[in-house]
Amino acid sequence: MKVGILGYPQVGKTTLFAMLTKLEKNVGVSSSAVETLMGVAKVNDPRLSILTGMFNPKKTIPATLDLVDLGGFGKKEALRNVDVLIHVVRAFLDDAVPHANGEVDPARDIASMELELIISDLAWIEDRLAKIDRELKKMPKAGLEPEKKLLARFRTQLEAERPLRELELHDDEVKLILGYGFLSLKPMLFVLNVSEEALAQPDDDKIVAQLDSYVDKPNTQILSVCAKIEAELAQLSSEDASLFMTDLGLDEPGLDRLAREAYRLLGRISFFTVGPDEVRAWPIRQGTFAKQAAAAIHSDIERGFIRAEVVHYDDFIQHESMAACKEKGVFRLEGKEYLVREGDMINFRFNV
Ligand SMILES: Nc1nc2c(ncn2[C@@H]2O[C@H](COP(=O)(O)OP(=O)(O)OP(=O)(O)O)[C@@H](O)[C@H]2O)c(=O)[nH]1
Ligand SMILES: [Mg+2]
Repeated sequence: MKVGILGYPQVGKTTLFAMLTKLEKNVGVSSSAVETLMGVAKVNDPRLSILTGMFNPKKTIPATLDLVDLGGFGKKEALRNVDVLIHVVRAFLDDAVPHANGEVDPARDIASMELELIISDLAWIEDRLAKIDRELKKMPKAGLEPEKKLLARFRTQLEAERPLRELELHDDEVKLILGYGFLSLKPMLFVLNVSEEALAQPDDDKIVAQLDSYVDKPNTQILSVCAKIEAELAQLSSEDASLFMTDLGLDEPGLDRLAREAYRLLGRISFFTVGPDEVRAWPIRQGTFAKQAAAAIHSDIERGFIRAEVVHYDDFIQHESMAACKEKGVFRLEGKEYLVREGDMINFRFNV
């Protein structure tokens, strides 16, 4: 799962990137307007910590996100192959940090970045449609008609200055444009980098009110974080960090929320595997059957799938042991067409 971070210069992209990737090795995290940075962020899941406490495994492996930090003047082409975009928007006031667009104005920055994405997609579509027309002139090709129709619909949307992510698409339409990498089609997480004072009441924040037209749009989410506070939190012990968060009225680090929202926008869920060696979260697409879910672990397990032993995390926590879960009938044997649920704990039986 690849996440692309974009935004205007000096808005806090690299500050966020560096904190999201803190526990993994990443290439130099100096603030850089030209360089593209790559790194890995862990998706914190409190359930994983609880399972770790219960199973005491040799290692615990969370789900991860691959991050790409495109500098402030980076070429957007680098974002064509990411799955979701994070647009970091400057909302903090600090005279020491100049803003490329003048006054701090999140609504303006979002609108103009949206327009950049829309124009880039529109230019691409004009080219592609012209090419399709040339080919159709040479020789009628029935196969090109559905794509032409879809791209014309995209063009109408873009000309109305609306991003493609707001359109409802059928699976067969998605297939037509797979690999084209339209920027405004990607799920979007707007991350407002706010001042410390604004953080404790993100909901009645004046800034968020200005962004009304982006709320409740398909494939779109808005989140406030304060990169400065996150940076301080990241340096504290976990006890000090939780005291500090209580003071600020936060119930979890903003970075955890951010990673989780990205995960959710991508339609990903987690199932868990547990044991004395390893407790691990596995990301899969929502709507995955047990047999395909097994492939997340190893293709052999998918190939030799016999059945899945499944207990949901909530049931396991309630009954506290596998034996008790069996007794209560919440530990189940499922076949290959079982739809895996978010939070299932699964042990695959397989034979190769
Ligand atoms: N006051 C304040 N300063 C911040 C905050 N977040 C980032 N900064 C400062 O803003 C400056 C730019 O931060 P970066 O993370 O380098 O921004 P960037 O978007 O990566 O910048 P470019 O890569 O040059 O486009 C740095 O001096 C940061 O310390 C914040 O929440 N509050
Ligand atoms: Mg940077």
